[in-house]
Amino acid sequence: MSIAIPQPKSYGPLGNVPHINPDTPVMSFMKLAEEYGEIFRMKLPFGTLHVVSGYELAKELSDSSRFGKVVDKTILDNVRAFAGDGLFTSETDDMNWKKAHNILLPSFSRTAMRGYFDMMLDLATQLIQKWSRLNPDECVEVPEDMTRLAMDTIGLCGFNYRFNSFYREQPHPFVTSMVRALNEAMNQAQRLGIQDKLMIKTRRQFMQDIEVMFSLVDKIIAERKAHGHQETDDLLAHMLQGKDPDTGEALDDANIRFQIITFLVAGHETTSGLLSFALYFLLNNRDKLQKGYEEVDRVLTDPVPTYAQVKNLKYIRMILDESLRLWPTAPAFNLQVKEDTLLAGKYAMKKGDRLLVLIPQLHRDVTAWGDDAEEFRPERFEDPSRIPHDAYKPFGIGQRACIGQQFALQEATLVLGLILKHFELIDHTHYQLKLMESLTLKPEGFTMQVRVRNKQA
Ligand code: MNH
Repeated sequence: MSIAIPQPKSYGPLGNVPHINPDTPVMSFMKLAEEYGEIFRMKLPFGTLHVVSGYELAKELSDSSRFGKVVDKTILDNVRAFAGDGLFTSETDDMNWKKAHNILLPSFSRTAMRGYFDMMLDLATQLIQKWSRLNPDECVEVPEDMTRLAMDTIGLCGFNYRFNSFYREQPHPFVTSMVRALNEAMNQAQRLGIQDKLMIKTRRQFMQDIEVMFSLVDKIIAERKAHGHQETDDLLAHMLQGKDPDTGEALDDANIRFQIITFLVAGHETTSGLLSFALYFLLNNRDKLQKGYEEVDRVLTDPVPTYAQVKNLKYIRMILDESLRLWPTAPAFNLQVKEDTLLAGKYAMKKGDRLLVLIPQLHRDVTAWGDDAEEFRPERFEDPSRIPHDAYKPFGIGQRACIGQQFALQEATLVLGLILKHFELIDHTHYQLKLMESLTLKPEGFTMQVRVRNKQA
């Protein structure tokens, strides 16, 4: 026996479009989920979407015989204009997905992270130095500086390229083009086909931005090929040298270009948003901030932190886990039903049906997290056996889960640890959270002040 999946009121040919605020779709979906529950249907221009946010349902979604990633036809399809068949925007049955996955997986293993540590530290140090030199009346633009940090980190670790964002008032031209192209990819999704064709200037700008990205990346690849790569051991080296163990094939240049852009896109906004939310939560939970200070003072005892010390920042790591629970910065992913099936034994789904997993709502399900689900409490992550793993999916699921998870968490732990080691944080505006939604989530307009801490050590 199956039960009907609820659907909000439909508005004729517009279907459920009027329920979605185009500036804050995630918030719109979360509000609807409050009202309609663990699963509901939305009739949208490209078809029907089932929005899932319940623990009981999420438990089944990792079953890859029944569900698999699909590149969504709204935004990601447009991102393909510059991310092509890179890992993030290729279908699982696309040959290049498996090939690149096989070649790149070792570069993202836990052991590979040790190799990126010194480069991550280089950029983290630039951030600490910048903040140390502020005058007392000046403030930090948190998401902006975190974006500088994350972008430069993936540039250096990935391709031995320095965007030098901390030395620029305006973003690097590549970053400007990337951000504008990402916005355009989102806006296109909200325009009708004919409207879209009429926007000639926007179209031209989009093509120009893609050219800017391609030309920098192509230059990096060409230079590396010309000068050899014996001494550099980064993602690019692995892409140029690696062979897929299944097929013996290497990645072609066009695909490497798309992978580089993919890593820059996928790797920077998400990580910078995570660090920004973590600082926001700490400002609003002084007792947790205090515990963070105690840990960094106990663990980071050398002038320069070591890899092993950062591994030992357990509470800092829990702060990040809990930040990703309440505001997972990549807030949704799309799945497709592979065969007719009954979800959780009660909802009939047909082959080809589309699901959107609404992560922030799943992460607030009280059946998994308890009645204090809305509270910021890193201690939830203390005992791994008590984490409801099926209700915690900030990095997606299955073989299409985030390949950069360890990378992001090592970087974020290092940076947050160093920030607490060096600074007292001051909420000079009594900042009220305002969510900024693009492909990812960020706290909009979040600034704070910092004071160098007086430490005994
Ligand atoms: Mn990441 C896929 C979240 C950091 C590179 N990432 C995903 C997915 C989520 C995600 C969710 C699955 C998307 C989907 O199913 O459509 N990623 C994050 C978060 C952070 C993050 C929350 C930081 C915090 N990601 C990073 C970093 C990199 C990276 C850093 C690169 C260095 N992510 C990827 C790539 C994919 C991905 C590449 C696509 C993997 C695949 O499908 O093979």
